[in-house]
Amino acid sequence: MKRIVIGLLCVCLLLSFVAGVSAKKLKFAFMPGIADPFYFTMEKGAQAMADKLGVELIVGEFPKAWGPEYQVPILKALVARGDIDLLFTAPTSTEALIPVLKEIYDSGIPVITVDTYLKDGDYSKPSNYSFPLSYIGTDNFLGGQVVAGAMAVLLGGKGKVFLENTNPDVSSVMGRENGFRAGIEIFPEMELVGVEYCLDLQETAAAQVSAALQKDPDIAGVFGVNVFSAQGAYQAIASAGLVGAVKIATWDATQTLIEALRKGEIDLILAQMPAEMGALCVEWGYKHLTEGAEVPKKIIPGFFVFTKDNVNDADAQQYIYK
Ligand code: T6T
Repeated sequence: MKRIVIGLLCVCLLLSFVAGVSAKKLKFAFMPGIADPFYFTMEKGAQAMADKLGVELIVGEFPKAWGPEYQVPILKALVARGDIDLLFTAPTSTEALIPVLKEIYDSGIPVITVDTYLKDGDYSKPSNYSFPLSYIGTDNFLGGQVVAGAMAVLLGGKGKVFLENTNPDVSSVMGRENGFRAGIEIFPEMELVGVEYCLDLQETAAAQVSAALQKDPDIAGVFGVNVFSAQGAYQAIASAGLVGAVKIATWDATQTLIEALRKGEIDLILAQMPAEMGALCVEWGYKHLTEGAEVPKKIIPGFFVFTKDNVNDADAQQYIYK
């Protein structure tokens, strides 16, 4: 009898806790990596889902530049409010963000990493970095392989290519580089002749691509792995008068790159699904907090490849960043 009473009491306590959680308006914090169209679009998707579910979305200031030195102070200020129920963020380094995010998690705030992950992103194994509920983001390695294959087609299976990257300690862009390397290796007559890191500065990317083209005039194709490296690569190739002669494959469907593709000045754009990523963070965070749902450790939205043949299709317009 005593056991039954204790059991009933526990059930009542649990029910009142769940009722309490669902009664109050949940507050989710979003901390992006940098001010760019990719994260602006992610915010829009997250906001739409938050509106649908009645969650309050609190967005951290968009950092003006990429890196833990910019992101960490904003992140700390965001959670210092003391009323955040869940945080989703794109760590700007696989290593440097571990301590601060662990501290936030230890203070009782569940964390999802979106777009980028900590270490190798395998949160299913016990480790000092497997505390996030999930990684929600693109399969960047696969995307890099797809771009390599497309570049090979553009170049008829042979030629020298160059890759413009951003930061070597960021999971997303390194996934793209590694996938591209693996994809290029399949073609014996193609060679990756150089890789540079612009630290997410478009002007630096443009200068690095210009220097590479001057050093090796045989470069026939360039892959820019994100907004800033892609737009910098396009800028360099256009100002060298090499549009058309050097094939350009890019990542991230900004208006600038889409316009360039429409004009036939670049050849390919891989668009991620940032709005879907933001929406998924809010949706899974909500299910986790209100229903105790177990969040899959990895959630991988797809991507869309724009070419000159589909860039004006009605169905494709939804993939352009907002
Ligand atoms: O490509 C995106 C994002 O996926 C990456 O992690 C960092 O760069 C972007 O924000 C584009 O600038």
